[in-house]
Amino acid sequence: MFDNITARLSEIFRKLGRKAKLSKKDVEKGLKDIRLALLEADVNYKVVKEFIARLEKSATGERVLKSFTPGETLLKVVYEELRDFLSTKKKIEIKADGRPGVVMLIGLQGSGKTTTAVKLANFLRKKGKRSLLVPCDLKRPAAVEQLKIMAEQNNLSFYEIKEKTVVKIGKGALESAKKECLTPVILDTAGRLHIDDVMLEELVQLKKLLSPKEVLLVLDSMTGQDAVNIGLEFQKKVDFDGTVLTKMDGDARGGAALSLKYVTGKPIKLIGTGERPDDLELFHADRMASRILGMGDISTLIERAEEVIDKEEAEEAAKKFKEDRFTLEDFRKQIKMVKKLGPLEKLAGMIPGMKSMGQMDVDDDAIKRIEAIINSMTVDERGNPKVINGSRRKRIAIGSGTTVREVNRLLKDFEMMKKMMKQFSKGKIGFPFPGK
Ligand SMILES: Nc1nc2c(ncn2[C@@H]2O[C@H](COP(=O)(O)OP(=O)(O)O)[C@@H](O)[C@H]2O)c(=O)[nH]1
Ligand SMILES: [Mg+2]
Repeated sequence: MFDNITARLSEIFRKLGRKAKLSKKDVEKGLKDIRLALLEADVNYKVVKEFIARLEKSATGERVLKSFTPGETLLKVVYEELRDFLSTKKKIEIKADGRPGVVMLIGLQGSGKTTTAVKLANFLRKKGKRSLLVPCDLKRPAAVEQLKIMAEQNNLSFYEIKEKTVVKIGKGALESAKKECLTPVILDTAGRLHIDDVMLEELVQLKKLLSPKEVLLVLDSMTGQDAVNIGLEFQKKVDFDGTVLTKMDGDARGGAALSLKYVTGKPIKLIGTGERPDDLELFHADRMASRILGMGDISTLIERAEEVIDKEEAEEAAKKFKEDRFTLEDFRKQIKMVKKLGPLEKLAGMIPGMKSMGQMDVDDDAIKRIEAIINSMTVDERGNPKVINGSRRKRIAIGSGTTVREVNRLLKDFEMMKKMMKQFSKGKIGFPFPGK
């Protein structure tokens, strides 16, 4: 997410950060660089103009120029402007209550409506809501089947359609949801490759009849400025409450995310960050601004961790570190937990400073090899790695399809990590992230 623009901006701030004092000229040069970085990220030029104009006002004032740490202060100013630029100031929420509440997803074909419908139902389930997924795409029979299969895979309620028109399906689904006390009803509507009047008319009718609490326009972030134009086109005919930006995990340059709220005036409410049914996040302008600037997103990381990590086990592990009882078996358990968080590459952007450090040398493949090595050890060896001598190392390497060098490295790293964690748990070293 935002790889290029984040790298560019980090570089700009790194250069400015080296100076003890910033002149007005330095700041102006910095703003010029930021402007270029935004344009290259495919942000609409009008949006860039407006954003830079706002920055000029706040960045060339005394707060930055007279600061003792001007680079940091400037970064803070840019962060605040970016955050305000991305947000509508209202709290972002998905209205899912009612008898039943109705959430309607609209958008072009391939934008990610069906996937988002399932993700949203999953997302709401974590908040105690039981959704009903309703296929409203009669043009493509495969579309109904796709939603049905995904609903089944995720154990979600699905509305079996008997009706022949979309409007009747809507009515029927509402009745059914009422009976079964499900809310919200999530409507996965039909999309076309291009916006056309027939599609828009169908959406308008459906909206009129079901008065959804939430109409969300789903847009593919990979289409950059096009996503923004599509947003404007839809807005002319069907009023929506917010947007969902999908495929943010791809190599989108970020333009859509940065322009969308400004151009449509509607909040981005959700972002899709992968193909898995859990890859959906509520949009937080502050966190997004932080990610774009390479400052990381610790809040999201912690929330994710809390969802998948067993608190008791984590506490137990911390205790073991302290008492020097942490074994390779414990390590293996931890790896399993961390893997549930998602691909490491995705987590990297949430860790402050990680993006600007360039390539991380821990990737998912490396993790798999580490697991294989530990799996090839006996229980004794995991509990007490000191017994792993040369011949055992050879056996483990063969068993795990790795090399003795890799086994050596893992054992060495493990000892190092144990030492480091012991220091942390004794409070000798501060929080491992810069700026905290
Ligand atoms: N990587 C990634 N792929 C996504 C995301 N959302 C949707 N997709 C993919 O985009 C394609 C189209 O999605 P679909 O939900 O069928 O679009 P629809 O035609 O609007 O219903 C599918 O291959 C999805 O797996 C996302 O957030 N990240
Ligand atoms: Mg679909």
